[in-house]
Amino acid sequence: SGASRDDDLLLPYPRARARLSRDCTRVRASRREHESWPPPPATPGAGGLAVRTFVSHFRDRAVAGHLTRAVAPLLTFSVLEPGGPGGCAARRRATVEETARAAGCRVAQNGGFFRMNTGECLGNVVSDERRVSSSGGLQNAQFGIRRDGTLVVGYLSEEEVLDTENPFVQLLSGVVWLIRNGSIYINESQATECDETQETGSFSKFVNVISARTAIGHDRKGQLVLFHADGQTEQRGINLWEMAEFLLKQDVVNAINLDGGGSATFVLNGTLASYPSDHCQDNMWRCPRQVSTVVCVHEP
Ligand code: NDG
Repeated sequence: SGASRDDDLLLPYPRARARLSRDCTRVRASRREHESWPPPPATPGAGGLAVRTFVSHFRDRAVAGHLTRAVAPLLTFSVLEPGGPGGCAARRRATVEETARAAGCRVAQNGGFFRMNTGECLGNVVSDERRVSSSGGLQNAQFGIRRDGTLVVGYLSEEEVLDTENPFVQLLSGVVWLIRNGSIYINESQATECDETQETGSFSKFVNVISARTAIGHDRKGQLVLFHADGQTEQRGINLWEMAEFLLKQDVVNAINLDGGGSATFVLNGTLASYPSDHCQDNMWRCPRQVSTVVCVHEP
């Protein structure tokens, strides 16, 4: 087995860890830190899906976005490959609208990170029980749902991702575990996650720059929470601290940061409902980016 970050603890200098490179080593076995939230008892007839629109002030900036809550995520939430099944293997990229329309999503957002030059899906992706992308054990924040409806947020080894007793039916990876068990977990994430998964710049720029952002998590009732804020890197939008604080006020207990910037897209019933930051070929207009995975809320 390869070097794990636990080796760091053997160094004689107590502060040495801070100077080491990020954890982009591969962890196949062993237990990683994560939180598990058991499914709430079924409540028949409970309202299924709620989408809220906001224009909120973050310091002096007005930022628009959406907060979506869904009950029974096991039945209503899916991670979709770009352009449908096989999209990750084919290194396909597609707009969220294309992917969401084909799957009949009521609400859809862009999902995980990808390599901008190759289209490669990054991180672990399980889509309707199919493992379609592997992080190879790299450590980044994950969000998943197991077969029994348990929500899992945090870090997972390859072994844990492949668990067969209560396997993942949906799983995707972000960069930065925003909220862990009701507290902001950004500093801890910055100290331990692989930052090569994002291409915005240094890890601290990625965390602190204002930009369009998206996130996924769950609240105290075990409802799925999707967040989206419009923006443009360095000009409009919010940083990861502001997103985490917003989510905390919404009773979110665990959440991870998903792909943002030009990738941030919100689609309602198959129609674009956000203001993307990428320019179209004609510079006058803004166009949604072709992205990799999509998070989708659909009918049960
Ligand atoms: C977005 C991301 C960038 C990432 C790229 C492809 C932000 C602010 O999409 O980090 O590498 O996934 O999340 N930007 O541009």
